[in-house]
Amino acid sequence: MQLEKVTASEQAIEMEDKYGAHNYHPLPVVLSKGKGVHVWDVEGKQYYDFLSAYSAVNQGHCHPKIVKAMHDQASTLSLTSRAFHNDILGPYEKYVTEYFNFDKVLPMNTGAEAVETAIKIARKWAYEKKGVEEHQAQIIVCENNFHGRTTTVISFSNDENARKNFGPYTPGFIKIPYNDINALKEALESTENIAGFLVEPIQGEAGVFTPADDYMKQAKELCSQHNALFIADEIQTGIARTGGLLAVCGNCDCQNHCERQETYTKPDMLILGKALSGGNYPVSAVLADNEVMNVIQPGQHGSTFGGNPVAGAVAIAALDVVKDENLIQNARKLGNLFRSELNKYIEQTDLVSLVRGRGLLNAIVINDSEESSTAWDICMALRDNGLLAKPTHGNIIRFAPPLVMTEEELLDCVAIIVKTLKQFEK
Ligand code: IF1
Repeated sequence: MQLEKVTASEQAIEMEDKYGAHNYHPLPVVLSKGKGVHVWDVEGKQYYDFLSAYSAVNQGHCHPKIVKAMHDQASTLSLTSRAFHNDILGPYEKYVTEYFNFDKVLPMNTGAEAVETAIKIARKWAYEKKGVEEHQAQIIVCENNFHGRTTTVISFSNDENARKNFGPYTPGFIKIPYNDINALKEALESTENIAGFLVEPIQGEAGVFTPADDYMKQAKELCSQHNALFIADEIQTGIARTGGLLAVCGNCDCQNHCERQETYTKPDMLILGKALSGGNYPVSAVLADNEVMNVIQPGQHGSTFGGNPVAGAVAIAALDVVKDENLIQNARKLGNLFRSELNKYIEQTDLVSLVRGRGLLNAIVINDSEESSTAWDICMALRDNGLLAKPTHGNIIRFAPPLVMTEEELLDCVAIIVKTLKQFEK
């Protein structure tokens, strides 16, 4: 069979529409190449990528060091399954646990799988270590969370579109308002059966909603007091995106040994995905110390692809790049610059009410209703002006460029964004 080659955007969009399930509503742009902070469409037009595949491409598109590691390993040994050992998994596990300061890692592939993994570990820990009665374990989650799309994970979503008609839902979750420490306290006090608290340090899908500075620290303390696991989903916020190695590092510059810093809140379980591979390969992980991770024994969890040699080699290279290229410091510096530059514009306009975020995970809120199409229309105009971003709600646009951006490029992008926003002033 001859493969039909895509030569025009229209053609690619029509093929997806006809042959693909309609589970997405993408911005109409068809990309065929990426390098660093740029992507190109099939017509050859160049764009700044201001989404970074939802923070997966923190290290920039097609980073040569990561691509080389992937290519070399793929042509040496790609998959053994976990029925046999391979010579990359051990070194990768040593590397990643030292990098993030945990005793052990459980490797998986996608973010949702890693969240499922953390839920299973938390429940097992609750029964075997905390003494919760069988089938009674509860996990506290937050309103407006996003943790993925599996049946269990959507069971505790409150996005109607994401969950309606996918029931029956998995029980065992208690939902509380985000950034409300008293609500957490009440939930922890309401029953002895709490296995843990699963939380995003910054809520991405909710519009880059950033909680109070001490929310994570207080949440962890409350969890410790009630013998419940503090579980951080850093799939989107982790790996330099928010100007720290992790968002739970708080206001801390170091790349490693975070436990030395007062601002660091160490999770009992840390969930990583996306940028763990620099967006080159599906690699996710759950990290924990022995007393938690050792509840998992042979036959109780796993995946054909989890911990495969390519994933290990890619993740090591991707994490090396974060250090070698000082992406934490760059994300922090450019994030501050981005918000201060946008604030200069916001001061003199009614169109945008605010910019918020940390590091290079930011969003602007447009002065319009959540149901409006303004954010979408602005993203279309940004596209035409050479910058790709995506609305999170009708009136919120997320801005998350690759962290390998230079200051000059960032200022160029701010100019594009401001110019575009001005087109929408009444
Ligand atoms: C889609 C949002 C981002 C995540 C957190 C787990 C996962 C994600 C904190 C699951 C995934 C993605 C998936 C993407 C849209 C996107 C997203 F807008 F929906 F919320 F990034 F902001 N935890 N987030 O952000 O990871 O299984 O996808 O690897 O298309 O659904 P995954």
